Amino acid sequence: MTASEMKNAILHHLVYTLGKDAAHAKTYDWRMALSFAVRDQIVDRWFEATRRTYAEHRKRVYYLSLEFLIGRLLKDAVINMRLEEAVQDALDALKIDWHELLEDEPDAALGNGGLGRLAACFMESQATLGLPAMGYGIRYEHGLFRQSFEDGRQVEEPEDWLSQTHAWEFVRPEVAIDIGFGGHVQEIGSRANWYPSEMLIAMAHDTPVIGWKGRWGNTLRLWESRPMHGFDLARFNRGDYAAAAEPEALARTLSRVLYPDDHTEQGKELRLKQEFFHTAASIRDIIRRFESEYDDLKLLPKKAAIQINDTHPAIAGPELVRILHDERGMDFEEAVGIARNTISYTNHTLLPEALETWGEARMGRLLPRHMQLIDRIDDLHRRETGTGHVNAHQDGKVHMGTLGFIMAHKVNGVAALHTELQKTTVFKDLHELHPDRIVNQTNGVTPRRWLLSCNPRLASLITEGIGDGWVDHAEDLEKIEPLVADPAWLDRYAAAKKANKVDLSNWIAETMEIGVDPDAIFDIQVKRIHEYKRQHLNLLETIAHWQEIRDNPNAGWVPRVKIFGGKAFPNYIYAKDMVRLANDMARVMNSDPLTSRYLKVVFPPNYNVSLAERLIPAADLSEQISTAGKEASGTGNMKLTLNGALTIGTLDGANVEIRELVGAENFFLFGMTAEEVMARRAEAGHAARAIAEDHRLARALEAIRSGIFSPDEPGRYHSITENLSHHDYFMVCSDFTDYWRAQREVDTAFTDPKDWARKAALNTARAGWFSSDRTIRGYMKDIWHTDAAPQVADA
Ligand code: 26R
Repeated sequence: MTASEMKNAILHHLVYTLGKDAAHAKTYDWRMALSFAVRDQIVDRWFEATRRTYAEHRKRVYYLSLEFLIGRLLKDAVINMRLEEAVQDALDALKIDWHELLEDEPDAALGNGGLGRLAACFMESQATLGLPAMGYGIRYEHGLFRQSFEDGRQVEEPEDWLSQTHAWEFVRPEVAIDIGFGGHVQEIGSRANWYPSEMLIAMAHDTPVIGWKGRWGNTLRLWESRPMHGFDLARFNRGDYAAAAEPEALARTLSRVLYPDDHTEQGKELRLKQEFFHTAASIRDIIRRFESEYDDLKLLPKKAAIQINDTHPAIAGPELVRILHDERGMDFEEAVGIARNTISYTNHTLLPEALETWGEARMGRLLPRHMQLIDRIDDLHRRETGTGHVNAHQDGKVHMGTLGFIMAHKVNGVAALHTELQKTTVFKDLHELHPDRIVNQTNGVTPRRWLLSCNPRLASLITEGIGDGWVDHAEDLEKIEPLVADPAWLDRYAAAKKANKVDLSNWIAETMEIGVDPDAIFDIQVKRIHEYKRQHLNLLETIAHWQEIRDNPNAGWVPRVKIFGGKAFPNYIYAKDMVRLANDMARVMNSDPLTSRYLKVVFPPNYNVSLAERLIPAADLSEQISTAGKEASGTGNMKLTLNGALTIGTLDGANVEIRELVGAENFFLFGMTAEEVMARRAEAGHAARAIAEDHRLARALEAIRSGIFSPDEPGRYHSITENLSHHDYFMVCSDFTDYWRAQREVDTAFTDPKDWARKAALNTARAGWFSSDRTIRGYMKDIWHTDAAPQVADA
């Protein structure tokens, strides 16, 4: 497409889709007009991919996830469709600022963190690989809350992305699926009819997901809940206005808001309803599509692979059995076999507080037939394995992890260490019964968004050196290794990083009024705020470092900017205290005339995908400091490595694999191993001992206790200091000394800029394996047993 064709397309949509005259159009109007013009380019390719999938009777992959943390879509689409030049020139001709349009797009924040972002990367990789696949999610009216700070405290406001038209979706009013809850069951022999007492409708909204060079397009189908019977006119006519609107409001509640749960099971009824709503609509849609092509349900596992993203859609097993057995009349055991061979389950966490369970009473009331089927599935599983002690329904609760495991042919972990720990902890008993079921698929991230799009300077430098093959064959990044030996090339690598840091410094100055030195170490910890991720370990080290600088302000310190980003779950008081402590520290330290040249703390609010895209390219140091054994994988760690940040990290999650690939000499390792953590935890008084043995740690804790950071309320962080001194389940104190040591190694390494640049470039060169293309290929081979389709010609 030429620039002038693009310009005409934009103007056409401005006038005929948005009803705006160019003279009065605002940023929003231009952004929408451009989005529609770009979307038009996608549609034919998307149709073609769908047509081929049907024509060739291909197996489809269905990715069921309560979360898709997509972020913005415009730039992604423009890049994958190779339209940058046409768009840039068209907008120049129209005197419109491209960056202003990009910034105007709200993030689609339909997820909490790692699990949701992984689903989004997977959708993009599936499209890039030409794998016929479909994502199923919920079209939340309000995504993850917006975070702001008031006096350093986190304040949550509702997120409102749908207050504007969402340019990328197509509404499908004809795809409307009835979903029921409650009611009663009438058993007829082994089968049953379920008569729900409450009904609503799931309506589909489709967003095309276009792969690299437009070679393939898949669909992300998001369900919106709608009332079965709309507005009650009789009540309205009686003057009962609120009551007239009530059924509608209630039904819409199901897709109203994303639960901000992140590793804390809340056990809320509405959440269970959301999970069933999402899963039932998706499963029925899958069966409907299957039956439009085939008439033998035994073929289901050959033609469909259903991946459930954590246990949130784990009711898929019983629902599929219910359809096959109750509705289609298949024998129960056969139905379970077919369902199992179709479904597979990804586990994303071992933290006990994050393993979903539902009370039998609640489950029995909302899903009476499913409750019966779960007991029969347990019963069959006991007979198959000859054991009685592993049941999904146990101790008055339904354990969704067990249900997911029993109803899947494969269960996967998301990093090598996490997969091994699964076998020895949460799924120990089940693994002994089914030794071939657990497999590993280490997570990945899409290099299109997380390098090509977010870091154009580095991407161009790489492409100039080795061509653009790396974009969809990320392992080719290793071809830059020879260039790393060339000092002139390395200077350019360093210059790209520096320019990104200057950009970020300017943004920090403009938005937060904090001046930072672009020659300082940009030390970044971005992720949800959680004790296991140990932002407080980072904060304690920051305090200790600050104190040493104050002791001796002229010792020639290596300047650092500590950058934090992340949200705390609204009821997680401890995490909110960590946020506030970071902000209190920033206030005190950034205005300290003795130290502020050397140390700054910056915590921009509302960390989301778009902020990640701004921060990650400017990072020198990636903080991956979770207590070993607790972070299933991490994916921010991969994005930072790819963008040439060196990691300071523990042997946890995918850090282990990152270190193996980039080389131990290009990674700052510290801390106990998962095994050592378990042993140390059993020692009484481990925290007190660690404090007694490290005067820096003792002094940093004392500083918090004394109220240096909260002079108006010295006891503000009592719960943090008390917990760390006496309990410290996450081993902050016991890992402090080694973390301190590793941080000083970072300082020393940074004073040799050439060698630092070399290490950084090697991180980029060796990070290709962390492409989600590699991950998806692994799922295709080991779990889905499916091939990619021959792709459409390049855009
Ligand atoms: C409903 C509730 C129980 C709940 C628990 C946990 C809701 C949401 C979560 C989020 C968890 C499962 C999550 O995001 N896990 C993260 O998944 C990433 C992708 O695999 C990993 O990289 C990351 O380590 C892990 O914490």
